[in-house]
Amino acid sequence: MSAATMTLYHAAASPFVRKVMLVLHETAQLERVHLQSILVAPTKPNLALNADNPAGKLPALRLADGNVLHDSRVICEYLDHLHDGEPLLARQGAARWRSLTLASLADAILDAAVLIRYETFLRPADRQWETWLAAQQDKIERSLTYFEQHALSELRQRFDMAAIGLACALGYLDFRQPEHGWRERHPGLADWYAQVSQRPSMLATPPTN
Ligand SMILES: N[C@@H](CCC(=O)N[C@@H](CS)C(=O)NCC(=O)O)C(=O)O
Repeated sequence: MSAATMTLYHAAASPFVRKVMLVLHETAQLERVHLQSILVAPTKPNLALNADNPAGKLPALRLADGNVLHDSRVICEYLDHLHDGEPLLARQGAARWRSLTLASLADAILDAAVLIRYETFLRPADRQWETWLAAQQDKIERSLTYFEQHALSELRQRFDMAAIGLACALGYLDFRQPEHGWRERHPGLADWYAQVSQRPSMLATPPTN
């Protein structure tokens, strides 16, 4: 019998959902969560999701008491408080602010990559805006450069919340922009990602349509 007491709105293509799934794997809490698969896009809202998260975005997590948490950062931190192992996000001090900032930068890559996906996949081709698309790609490139130049040694230390976010971002770039070429420009990240990709949590959560 399932011991699941929480329900996660889930889509296997969503890198933000993948962050939550990685936290569940890495902290051995998978059995606590039932997955409710849905399809959602800004132009294809889901009524059940909208009722639970007015922003209409995945992921959202319904708790046993009926309350709903949304935004992957909130959900990941909540789940990080439910296990007894070493926290994936430092609870206090400079380490916490550093980790939160790196996790936020990884999310910024995801935000830009998801917006590029919407612009190229949802918007009619004759209305797409090249300057805007290029600006989003620039955000991704600058952020990857920062990770490569300033955060590699931290990433190598531990697969923590910031590392989980970046792993989801790189996996999503491979999924949606296979021609991106980030490995050539960021060899340190390529090496790091090749290693973390072999983790059971990563192997169990490949992005799929
Ligand atoms: N900041 C949010 C971003 C979530 C997000 O953008 N989710 C996408 C799926 S990858 C979504 O639900 N898009 C539907 C929409 O924007 O209407 C988080 O971290 O959870």
